[in-house]
Amino acid sequence: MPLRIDILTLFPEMFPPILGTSIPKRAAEKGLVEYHLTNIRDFATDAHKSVDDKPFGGGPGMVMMAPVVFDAVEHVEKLDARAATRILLTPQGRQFNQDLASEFAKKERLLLIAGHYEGFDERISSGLVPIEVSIGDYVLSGGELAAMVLIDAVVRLLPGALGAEDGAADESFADGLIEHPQYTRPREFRGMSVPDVLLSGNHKAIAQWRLEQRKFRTKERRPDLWQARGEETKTNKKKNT
Ligand code: 9D3
Repeated sequence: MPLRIDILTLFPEMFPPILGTSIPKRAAEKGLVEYHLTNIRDFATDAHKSVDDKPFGGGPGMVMMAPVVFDAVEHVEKLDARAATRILLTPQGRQFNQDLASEFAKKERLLLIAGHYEGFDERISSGLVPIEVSIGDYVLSGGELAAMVLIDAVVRLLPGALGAEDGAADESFADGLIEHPQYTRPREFRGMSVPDVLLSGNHKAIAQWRLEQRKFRTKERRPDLWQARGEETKTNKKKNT
């Protein structure tokens, strides 16, 4: 049974260009995932098709109305018997990461709600009890791109979504080290050459060099990841003592 992903959004037209490309497209073609888009505006009840309104108590911006979102969620959930894991894309959510992607990849059904206003009426959170997810500390114009980031990260984890080579590459990131430098032809380019070890044919020496490079780069570029592995740089040791 394919993973069913329902997407509730005011801008459904943003999704097909991304979901119809590359791995998200191939995963759907292989029957690993199904995408179902629903326009939240279809559930507006007034003549103007309103989906948002001014905040009670005043303040800037508009707030997504609870009744429209509840109706959309309840309608979409009835389209399939399986219970959906509800995910609300919001800057106030838990920060998305690879562990959360793995968690979502184990589900049989996901329901993503993407807004395009200053916020959601609080009763959408308190009443639908979604998992609230952010993709990082920067301001987007809406939840749609965040939803697509999440989908891309989840779908590539579905068994069979990747070629064998890509899959192995992802596993090497799971150890908390960033990638080693990579080179391809030509051997010499504008005075910059490929490290000799990579041309040596000595596979053990190459593996050693790559691991060394990964550790060095992780210390320098991602001290947060390095610390999370329970290791410490010498400079940090000096600073801390
Ligand atoms: C003035 C307060 N703003 C919150 C930081 C208001 C606001 C700005 C932009 C509220 C919503 C948005 C639209 N962003 C999202 O819906 C969103 C988002 C994001 O902006 N960054 C990272 N992850 C996400 S998930 C959804």
